[in-house]
Amino acid sequence: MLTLYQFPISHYCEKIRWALDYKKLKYTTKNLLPGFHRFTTKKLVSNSMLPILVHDNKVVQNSSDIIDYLDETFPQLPLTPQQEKLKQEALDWEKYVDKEIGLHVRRFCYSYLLDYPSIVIPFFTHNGPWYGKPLMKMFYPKLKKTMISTLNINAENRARSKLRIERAIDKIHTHRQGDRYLVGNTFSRADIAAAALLAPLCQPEKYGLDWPLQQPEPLEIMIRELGDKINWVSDLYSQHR
Ligand SMILES: N[C@@H](CCC(=O)N[C@@H](CS)C(=O)NCC(=O)O)C(=O)O
Repeated sequence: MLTLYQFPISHYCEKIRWALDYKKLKYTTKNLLPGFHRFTTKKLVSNSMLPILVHDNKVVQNSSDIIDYLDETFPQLPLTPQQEKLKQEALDWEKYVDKEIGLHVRRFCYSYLLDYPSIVIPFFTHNGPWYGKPLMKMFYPKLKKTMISTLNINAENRARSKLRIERAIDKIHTHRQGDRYLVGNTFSRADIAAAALLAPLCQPEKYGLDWPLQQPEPLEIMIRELGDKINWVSDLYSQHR
């Protein structure tokens, strides 16, 4: 049995939901509440980071290790290219986007979103336990403070993150030259990683979250500025998600 411990809002968790769905694997999700997730994760691992995949009695943490594990254990519909050179390229892209897009999209978005509990609380409690909303409402000010500190949110870092995201998108744009995929001619873990980690800026329906009708203006502006440079994310979502 496969169980994914996750936050529905987390783009690293979306990377794994997508990988599991793409490989047509049956799994159940345990949606945890940010801040309170440690009560659950500490029973499984020493580090509280999600996603965590539990398969029978094996516990795998870190999205890249989870995809390794899935491809080794369930080789059908592989996400890791077989050919050594292409495999290395896919792993390099995945590592690059995990660091240059994942961390910075999260910091950049939360730097605005945290001022809007009406948006963030539904994200954090989506398909979670019944007591999620009242608990979140009560602890939101403390959680917001903790997130500002752990994500190192300040005006300078927000500007830095914006630049890092733009640079990474430009690098991908130049590399793709209109190709469908990042590596070779097939869909791979590199595409899932890049598209899932950029998804909060494109808000695709298949992410599985109820996106807000309106979001903070600076985020809208950033998305507008990126324009068609990230159209490929929506294309990958409609073709492979
Ligand atoms: N490198 C990790 C990053 C995962 C990550 O940053 N997860 C965040 C949510 S987006 C998290 O669980 N934060 C809470 C915590 O660390 O306790 C991966 O690829 O899985």
